[in-house]
Amino acid sequence: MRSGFVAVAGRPNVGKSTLVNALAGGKVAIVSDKPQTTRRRITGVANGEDHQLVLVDLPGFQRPLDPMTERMQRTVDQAFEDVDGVLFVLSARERIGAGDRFIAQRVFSLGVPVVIALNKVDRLKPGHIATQMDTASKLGDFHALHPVSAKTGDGIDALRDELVELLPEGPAYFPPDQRSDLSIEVQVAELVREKALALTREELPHAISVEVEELDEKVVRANVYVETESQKQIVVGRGGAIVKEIGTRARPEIEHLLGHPVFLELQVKVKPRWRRDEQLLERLGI
Ligand SMILES: Nc1nc2c(ncn2[C@@H]2O[C@H](COP(=O)(O)OP(=O)(O)OP(=O)(O)O)[C@@H](O)[C@H]2O)c(=O)[nH]1
Ligand SMILES: [Mg+2]
Repeated sequence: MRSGFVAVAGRPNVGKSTLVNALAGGKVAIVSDKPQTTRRRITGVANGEDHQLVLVDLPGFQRPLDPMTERMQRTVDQAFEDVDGVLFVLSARERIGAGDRFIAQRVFSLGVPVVIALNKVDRLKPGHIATQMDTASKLGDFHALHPVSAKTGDGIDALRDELVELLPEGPAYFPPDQRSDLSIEVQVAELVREKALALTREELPHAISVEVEELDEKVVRANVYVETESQKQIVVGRGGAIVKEIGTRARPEIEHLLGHPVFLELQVKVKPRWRRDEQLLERLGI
């Protein structure tokens, strides 16, 4: 049996979480088209007959701006201790540049194999993919480079096999039916946040966090926190239309997760400067 941990590093929005979900074969981490979607370390487990690959999904590398992003970057830094390899994710749809080189400096000096995934190659011309692969290959002394699409699944099996090859002999760290290390409450809160992210724009997504207050056989009650009254008005929407839509989209996924129907009650609350509230950040697992 091979088993071990692979940290997933890269700039915000390159598709790290989508890739972790694809490799784990199910939804572990929420995804959005806004940067800074992932705020905490999330493990996604890919089980095979003779292996257990534990992927450590992380926030994107960033320059810290406030206590929240400081904590996020600290999470990234700490995650590199004690891993068997790093999956360094790049987006083929964007210019590979200074941000990627900054991360490269860090990951190539860890002393563990680095596998590069050039993600989002779907619908790109072969010539463009080749150019991006060439640029990617100059980032450092990589173990392997895989062009993939986390969205279509292209190249994912080969990438998973490559990562499993990096793992030492060892025991299973998680029971075979466990795909993530997040509590049910946090998974539910994340699903609500995912739908809120999808329905908001610009700075608002960063100002939203979600906490589950009550979860039982019949009812899920969650608070959606924003920082200002005007943000609250946007998230609530005219006549409650937006928060209702968040609930409508989140409920089926929550029911799928819990395995039974629930009544989902969302309350939008103003919590001024919550991104600076260390206690709340701790409670939110950030
Ligand atoms: N076309 C295409 N889009 C992708 C692919 N993988 C991810 N995306 C999209 O890229 C966006 C970002 O995906 P995420 O998985 O949230 O990215 P991330 O790197 O985890 O982002 P952060 O958590 O914010 O650092 C989403 O809109 C995804 O749907 C892919 O292979 N192809
Ligand atoms: Mg993410």
